[in-house]
Amino acid sequence: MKVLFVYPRFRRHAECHPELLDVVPMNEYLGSPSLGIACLAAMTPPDWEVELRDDRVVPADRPTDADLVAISFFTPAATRAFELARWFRAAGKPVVAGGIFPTMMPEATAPHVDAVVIGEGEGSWRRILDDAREGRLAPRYGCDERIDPATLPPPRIELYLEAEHDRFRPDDYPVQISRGCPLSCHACVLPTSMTRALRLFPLDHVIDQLDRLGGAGKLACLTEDTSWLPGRARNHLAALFERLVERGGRASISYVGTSMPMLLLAPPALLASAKRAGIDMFYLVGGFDPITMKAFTGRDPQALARAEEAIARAHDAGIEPYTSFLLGLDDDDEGTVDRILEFAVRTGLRKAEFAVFTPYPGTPSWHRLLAEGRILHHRWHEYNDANVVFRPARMSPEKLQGEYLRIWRDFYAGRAASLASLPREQRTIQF
Ligand code: B12
Ligand code: SF4
Repeated sequence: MKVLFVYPRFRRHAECHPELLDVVPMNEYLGSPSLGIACLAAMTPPDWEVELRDDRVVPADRPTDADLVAISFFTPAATRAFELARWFRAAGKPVVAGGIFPTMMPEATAPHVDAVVIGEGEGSWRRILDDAREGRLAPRYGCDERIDPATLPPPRIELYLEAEHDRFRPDDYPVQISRGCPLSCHACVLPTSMTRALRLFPLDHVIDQLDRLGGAGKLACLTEDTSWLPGRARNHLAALFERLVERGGRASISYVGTSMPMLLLAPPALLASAKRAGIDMFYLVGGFDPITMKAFTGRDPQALARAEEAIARAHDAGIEPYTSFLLGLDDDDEGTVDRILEFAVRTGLRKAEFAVFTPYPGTPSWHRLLAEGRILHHRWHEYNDANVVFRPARMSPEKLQGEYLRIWRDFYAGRAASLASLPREQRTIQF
């Protein structure tokens, strides 16, 4: 038996707005696929052959001898995923769909596929393969048990490494430290897609993946801001940093994800330990938390001061803050972009990315904007943080779109020289 995993293409910022390539110093185009496929491949019994098609590199709609096609996608890839599902079904292949979009929008996914999988796939994958073997896929699968990360095999990241290619050679691949989140930030899918139960991967599991990536000449990105939640998660992160320090402080890590509130809550000793462990960059997610939601509205000087303090903390620790700004939140107005640009100069930011706020299906914001009649359309390929898909509160959709283009240009105009002193992988703007 054979399963064909398909990762559908989606449009990155630069594809939607190629004119930005003239000003943004971007040296990497395609990032890693999400870890979902590698996680399921690791759970696939040996009597199933596994193949991966990354549709971003070579179009996936080609004949296959697979017995089952498994498509993994998040919202920006949903339009293409449905196209591919129709193509494979027309070729007589059963199609199962999983990932963030099918989890959040099973009703919208179901008409295009044979089976929709909700939530963490490890809980139902073996059952799906057994049912596919017997030709009796159920229309829907869910994960009844809570997945314990300690029981999971390491993701089969080799599948991605083997697929590398001149057009697909990411500097880094994600490594998960935890799953689930007990909070419920307005724009985030994770508490639903991965449940609200925060669960930690054993340190040996994390270190094994760092070593495997390091051995292949790759960096790891530790993407989860949840790792910084005070208590169990943060103690775990501290223990990971200490293990890395003991091993010589040369962790092959491109960046560690966090947010301004988490950075402010972190004890200085933890930041110092991150630096000693070999961490040189934070990826600071913005627009989900109370500080960055208010700091650039011109009406909350306290939030602005906290934001400045957060950047100073990263700089004091000697860790570059790669900051992500979300534009178009309800309190943002036509002055927001100028305030962010001034903030960037004042705080000495060298590297930032800008995203249009996007109400992803199933998030608290999606439900609110839907109820307020402010969702403009369901063209999922435009739900990629580079297009305005909702009606902003304090400006027109056209104005917001223009401000998004302007901030990318104005931020990077004149910054190329200062970025040039960073190592190649740190100069990368993934957009
Ligand atoms: C690495 C990453 C990327 C990578 C890879 C893309 C991808 N497909 O995820 C890159 C860098 C390309 C990327 C880009 C973007 N990303 Co991103 N990214 C992530 C990140 C940090 C990790 C993904 C991951 O590996 N997760 C771990 C795996 C194990 O989880 P999983 O994919 O959900 O898989 C599990 C289940 O879903 C299920 N499953 C998955 N597939 C399948 C298939 C089958 C058949 C089955 C049975 C089950 C199944 O089982 C898996 C194991 O349990 C997540 C946050 C997160 N922690 O998930 C955000 C996240 C996926 N990204 C997000 C967004 C918004 C983006 C951008 C639009 C952001 C931006 N600022 O531009 C861009 C995309 C387009 C663009 N404009 O450039 C959102 C998605 C929101 C949504 N509703 O879709 C997330 C959730 C972040 C967030 N909190 O909002 N991202
Ligand atoms: S943004 Fe981070 S802290 Fe907020 S709900 Fe999502 S994962 Fe949790």
